[in-house]
Amino acid sequence: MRLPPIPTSEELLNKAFSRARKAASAARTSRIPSQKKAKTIEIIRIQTACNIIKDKLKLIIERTPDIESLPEFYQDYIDVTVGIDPLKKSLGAINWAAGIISQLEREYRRRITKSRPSLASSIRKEAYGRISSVIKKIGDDLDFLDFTRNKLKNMPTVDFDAFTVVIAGFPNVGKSTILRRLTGAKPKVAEYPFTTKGIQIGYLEMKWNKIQVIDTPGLLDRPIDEMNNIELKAMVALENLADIILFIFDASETCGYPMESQYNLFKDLKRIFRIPFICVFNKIDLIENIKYIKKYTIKVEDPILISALEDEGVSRLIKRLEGLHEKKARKTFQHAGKKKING
Ligand SMILES: Nc1nc2c(ncn2[C@@H]2O[C@H](COP(=O)(O)OP(=O)(O)OP(=O)(O)O)[C@@H](O)[C@H]2O)c(=O)[nH]1
Ligand SMILES: [Mg+2]
Repeated sequence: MRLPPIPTSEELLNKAFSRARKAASAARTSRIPSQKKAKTIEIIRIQTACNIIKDKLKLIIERTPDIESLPEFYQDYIDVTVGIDPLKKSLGAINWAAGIISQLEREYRRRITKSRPSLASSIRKEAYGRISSVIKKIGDDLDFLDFTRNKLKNMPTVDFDAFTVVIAGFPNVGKSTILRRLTGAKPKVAEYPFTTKGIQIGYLEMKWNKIQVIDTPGLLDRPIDEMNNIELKAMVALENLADIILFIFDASETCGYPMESQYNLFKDLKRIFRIPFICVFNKIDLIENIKYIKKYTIKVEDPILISALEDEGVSRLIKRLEGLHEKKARKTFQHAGKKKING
């Protein structure tokens, strides 16, 4: 999501007043009758300053997408990233300020028009004082919108029509390495947990089609209300985007988390998300005794053992994904056909 550049309150006021000064000096050299000039100049200053401010505030409001009309995934993403309520509150404050600035402009123009020329300058100064105080009041809101702009700059662009696989698991189990193996995406991979802090997308290209593969931040085995905002981003992707969940176990436990905790997380997710899962046991290159993980592989349906690092078993995983995609495509096709036949 792209928000327009957001100035600080100080930047906005400086720009408005300096433009106003320039406009006034242009008027000073023009051929306005001198008794009228003082008043006209002060009115120009107020109008110019107010217009600059109003235009900028309106631009911010117009260019910010209407949050409620965004797909649910983006709404949830924005909510866990910056919070929808504070965002709405800040946009509301910007709107309020734009309205007040319009009112002030009208009020002070009228007052100067009716005043004696010698008072015009002091009335304009009073107007400037009130304009400044309104803009300073929304200083925190402008700062918050700037923070939002930075946070949402890299909001992922999701293909909502594509068949989508979301990769999930504990931190450091090899999720991003698997995304790299499956797709052309190049997410950061590192030997410490919580390397991935956002949602990363790649595409597994097939002959006629593609599968969207989404890598998520690691999840810990804990209730949703104890999750941090990074973990919640993973939950948002699982909730809104996944046709299938690719659950990754680190069979070597070198990620730093025991198999038992990883299995508990798997059970939790299975309970929450009622869609197909594929269980992948990764890092088998590091396992000396495969019996050790048997306790877990027998508990899940059709486990796939791989080493993402050494590209072992990955082609089997790809075949499984393609198979599931085909199955879903056939179902959708049949469903559409039936609909057509039934009118
Ligand atoms: N030996 C071995 N190491 C692997 C394998 N897959 C990944 N790794 C290593 O495990 C570490 C973590 O890999 P990542 O792909 O960053 O793991 P992640 O699950 O995305 O981690 P977070 O983003 O922090 O949740 C890296 O040092 C990888 O090189 C594997 O199959 N075998
Ligand atoms: Mg990662």
